[in-house]
Amino acid sequence: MGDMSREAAEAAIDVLLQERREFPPPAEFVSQAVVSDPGVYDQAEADLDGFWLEKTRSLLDWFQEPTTGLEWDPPHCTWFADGVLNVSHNCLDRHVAAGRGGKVAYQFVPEPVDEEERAITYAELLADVCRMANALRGLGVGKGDVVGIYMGMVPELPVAMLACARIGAPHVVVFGGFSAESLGERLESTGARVLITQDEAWRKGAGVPLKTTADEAAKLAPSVESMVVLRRTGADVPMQEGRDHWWHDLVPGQADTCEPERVEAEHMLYALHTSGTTAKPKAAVHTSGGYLTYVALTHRWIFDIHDDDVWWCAADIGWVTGHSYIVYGPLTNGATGILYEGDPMFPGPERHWQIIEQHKVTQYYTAPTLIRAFIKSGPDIPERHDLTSLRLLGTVGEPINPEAWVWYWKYIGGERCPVVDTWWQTETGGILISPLPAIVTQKPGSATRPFPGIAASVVDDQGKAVEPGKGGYLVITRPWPGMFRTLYRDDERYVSNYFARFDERTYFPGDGSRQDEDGDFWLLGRVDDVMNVSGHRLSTIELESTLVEHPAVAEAAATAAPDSFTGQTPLCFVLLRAGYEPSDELAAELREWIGQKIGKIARPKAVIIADDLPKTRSGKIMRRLLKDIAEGHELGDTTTLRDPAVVDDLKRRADEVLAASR
Ligand code: 6R9
Repeated sequence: MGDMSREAAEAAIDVLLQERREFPPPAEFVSQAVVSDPGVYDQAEADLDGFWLEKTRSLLDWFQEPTTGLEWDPPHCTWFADGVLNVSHNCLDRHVAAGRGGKVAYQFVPEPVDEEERAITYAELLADVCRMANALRGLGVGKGDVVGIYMGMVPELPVAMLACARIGAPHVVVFGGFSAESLGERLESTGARVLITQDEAWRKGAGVPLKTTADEAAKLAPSVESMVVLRRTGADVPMQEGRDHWWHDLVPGQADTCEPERVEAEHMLYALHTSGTTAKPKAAVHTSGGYLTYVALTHRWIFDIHDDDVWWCAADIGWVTGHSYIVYGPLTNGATGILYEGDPMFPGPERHWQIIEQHKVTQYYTAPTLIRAFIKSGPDIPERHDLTSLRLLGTVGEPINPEAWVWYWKYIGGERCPVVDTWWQTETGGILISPLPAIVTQKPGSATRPFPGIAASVVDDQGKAVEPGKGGYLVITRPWPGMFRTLYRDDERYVSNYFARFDERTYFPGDGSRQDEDGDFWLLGRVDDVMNVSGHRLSTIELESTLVEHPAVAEAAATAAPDSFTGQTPLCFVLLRAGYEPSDELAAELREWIGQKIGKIARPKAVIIADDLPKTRSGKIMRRLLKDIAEGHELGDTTTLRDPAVVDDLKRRADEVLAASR
């Protein structure tokens, strides 16, 4: 067991995540906040149905108001089941009817720097949505018919989604970076009848060929009868007579009013596939009434949305973050949002700061992967811009390393803005664990508390709550309005994947977590990312956060390699910050750094200084591929990777170091 006792090693590991830095809500922020009464937690707890019924009535405009809240037949549930509404009416018509039609819904920032921006008001968006809804009806799409959408970040993407919502046709948006095979599989398995796409999307100054990919995909999905094609870059693309229609031929001549379909609260608004860290895609089904209520309230409360704010969620609409916090939450709240088309690093790493400065963005929400990329290019880039309009920052997508959190708070937030670390999933529809920024003290690396009405805990293998400080499985023990209701056409898998690990009342998200003495949650990543070194459970995020604390390291990924002596041993990959050169000495130093900071037990077999890490297209590290690399297996499916070439290089380098020590 080496020269460190088991207790000492465990204590060292436990200490790691007990980050002591704390950031209470700034007084000035609290005095202006949308919600600053800590009583909201008790209110929701005391009367869950009453809380949500009151919220849905005040946030939404129902054609028929619901009288029931939760109806629970575990594991299935409904919310507001007797209510009738239309989602696009809630996102658009009622704001226009209230005299707010002139307010900007989206400020569209195209990727090409020489192209003019477009400000799209609520009234304009409503007219565009009505025209598209009429066009879809003209193609024979009715209530319940699935429409596929495969587009870039252009205003016509939310127009297409809202047009579907207007006529009660569930949409299935597939991220524009996916391959023909991935798209085809998603269209085929959902039976999409129409596919809305564009000639090409802009990405890093080049055209991404969406239409030709869509043509390939359609061969795998015989259900697709028609395509609507937006002209964006002007590239010459093949159009199939009878099947394909140009947006500019089909849509502009339509009437600019369209009676919204009145749907029941539980009507399916959309299905969305989970982001692809697991092999077989699963399509989470979201509803109209419960989902919309949940995203509207979480958006307003967690991001502190005021009427004159300029909100920017920098995710892609192809992911759930974009569905909930670029489209449905912000529009329900009548907010103004930035819609940026392109790559965050195009034409250079200052693009986001320019946009924030120019449009006086007040809240900015992005992912740790991008924050780490900003760290890599250095603080002098944001420092050249006036970011003082910002009032609040948010992160989502992965555990954020405390070092990255503090960098974000300091260099982007000017040591002035609360930072909300928001934990949630495609399946959860909206944020479940996050500080309310005027109420909860923020701790770098912790998502802190469950949102009002959310019941979360950390349990062991048997489902028993673990003590504070101990790692375990995160579980959610009762439904919330925004949760997915099933997996599309696969309810059996819904039950077996999420409600069989413990019991049918307990939702198992698949993440590890621990709670500290204050009850705050520290997310540890997917449970299959935990390794076992000589009987010690080490989570990859602990190793990664320790590496990122080293001044040379911008980003780190840890995995476990089999070891005949200790069972498993960590293997780490790092990207360096600007100004550092790779060397064997530095790699050795990083290995020792972990040994010192966590304990010798955690010292990795090797630290490999890499040029890039294997990531999904939403920026999450693809851990099953790292595992394949460390275990010397053939690489599994790499089609959902952003850059498949990255893993081959890492595999070659890992094989070298592992062979040397085998
Ligand atoms: C919204 C989104 C879900 C998985 C989730 C977890 C990880 C997301 C996180 C986080 C730690 C956070 N995750 N937010 N881990 N802290 N704040 O990302 O949805 O693409 O479905 O991914 O992402 O592992 O289970 P999705």
